[in-house]
Amino acid sequence: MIKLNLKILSFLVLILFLACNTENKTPNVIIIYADDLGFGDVSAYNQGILHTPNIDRIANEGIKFTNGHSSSATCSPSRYALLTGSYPWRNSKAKISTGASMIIDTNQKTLPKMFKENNYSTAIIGKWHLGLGDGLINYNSKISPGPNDVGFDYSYIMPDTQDRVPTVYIEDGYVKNLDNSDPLYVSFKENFDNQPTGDKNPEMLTMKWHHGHFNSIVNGISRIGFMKGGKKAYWSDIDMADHFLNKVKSYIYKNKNKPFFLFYSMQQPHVPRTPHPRFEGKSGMGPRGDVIIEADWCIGELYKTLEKENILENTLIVISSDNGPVLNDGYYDNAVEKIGNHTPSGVLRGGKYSLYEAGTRVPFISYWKGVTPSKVSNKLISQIDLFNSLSTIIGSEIKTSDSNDLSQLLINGDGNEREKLILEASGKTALKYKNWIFIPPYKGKAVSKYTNVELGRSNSYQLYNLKNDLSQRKNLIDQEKEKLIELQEIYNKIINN
Ligand code: NG6
Ligand code: CA
Repeated sequence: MIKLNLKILSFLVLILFLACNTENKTPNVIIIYADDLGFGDVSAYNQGILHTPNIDRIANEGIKFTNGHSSSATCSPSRYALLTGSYPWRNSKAKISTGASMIIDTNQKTLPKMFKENNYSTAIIGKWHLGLGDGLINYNSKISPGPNDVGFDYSYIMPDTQDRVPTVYIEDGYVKNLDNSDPLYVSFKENFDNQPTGDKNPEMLTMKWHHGHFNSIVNGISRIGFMKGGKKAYWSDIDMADHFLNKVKSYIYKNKNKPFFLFYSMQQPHVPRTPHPRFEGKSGMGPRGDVIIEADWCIGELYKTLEKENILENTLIVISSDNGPVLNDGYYDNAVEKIGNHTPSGVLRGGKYSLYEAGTRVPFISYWKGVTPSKVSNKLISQIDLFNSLSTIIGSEIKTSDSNDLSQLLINGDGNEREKLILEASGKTALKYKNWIFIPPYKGKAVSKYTNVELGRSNSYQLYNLKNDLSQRKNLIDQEKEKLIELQEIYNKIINN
């Protein structure tokens, strides 16, 4: 009874708070989104041995979710889910994008549109990876549709990933620093007049490719896809973190007097891992550890900027990652050799590309100075839920049907949690229901021969009880026949809906 009353009381406090809040001040919202950062890579989670003091401070002062999920075990689908509040497996285009046309339809509801309709300025700075244009792209004129057509007032992006061409930044639809006398051409099918490539010109490489990534060479690194021209526009890999951070700082500076939504979409620790020289060797784990330390530093700088501009108390910060960790993702960069005792997935099974927990259970932190309590929450929350939760927090009515309103959880660290969640990895899906995981049978290799990640596929059904088997070692299909049927029914109902 007392427990129930406390719950009602905390709910009323939130409602009261939100009511006052929407009248007086609506918080800025910054989503800091890392690329391939594992559950065990953030030291606040006490799972690995890397040291991330700046993320830790935010995690420890705010709410640290230990059961927070991205929608998918790869990038584009997770980003799609985050920005649209809908499951990516409902959209056949929401797959890893390589020079593809835009995945989000310009008519769709999106998170930035929701903010915009509530008088926010909106921006994305960093990795996009949701496709651009609607067919063959001409990089020498305005590229559209793009982020600015789905709700972002300002966009400064890397189009796909750091390992894909074109290796240029795009600002509000235009390739930055493009020289008209040296047009940029891109193809994912064939090379342009014998331009050097990773497979034909290994002598030009400073980082060797392991699998994939053997096409055009830029800055001594061969990438996925072919490119010709546009040389003045090429990014410097080692300066990318500073470059995005500077854009973030000036965006904050320019917009500090009005509410803004900023999606700071970091490139680390995705391959190719290219720390600025001042971070080289800092982790003792090679470039993968070093770029995580670099990303942590950037987050510290962002925090300082908000403090300096006097808006930390008026800014809700969410930190998470698009999918779980991977060591060898296509380049020889010592990630495997130098990992030592560090455990990027923590005690969780799998990693990037996996249907097991480490594929999608990622660092997930919310912090609003003076508002969020210092708390650890083991309640289930998905990045898909940010849509409806943030919508409630800023007093908007705009919601989506796949997203759950977990605004209380995001702000108080308590309140309703998500009950059912479909997890996705490379087009395969599984169900998380309370403490249970149900994975239907899938054909294919159990372990990726390239990345060495356990993908979660098996010829038989899989059923795990995370309550006493967080590492998913005991398949309970023989012991828990009724549970298996119950979960299969729930799974089918959601998937076929
Ligand atoms: C894969 C790439 C991998 C990575 C991934 C996307 C190969 C063999 N592998 O196709 O290196 O780029 O795509 O990663 O090319 S993600 O985090 O953006 O989803
Ligand atoms: Ca990723």
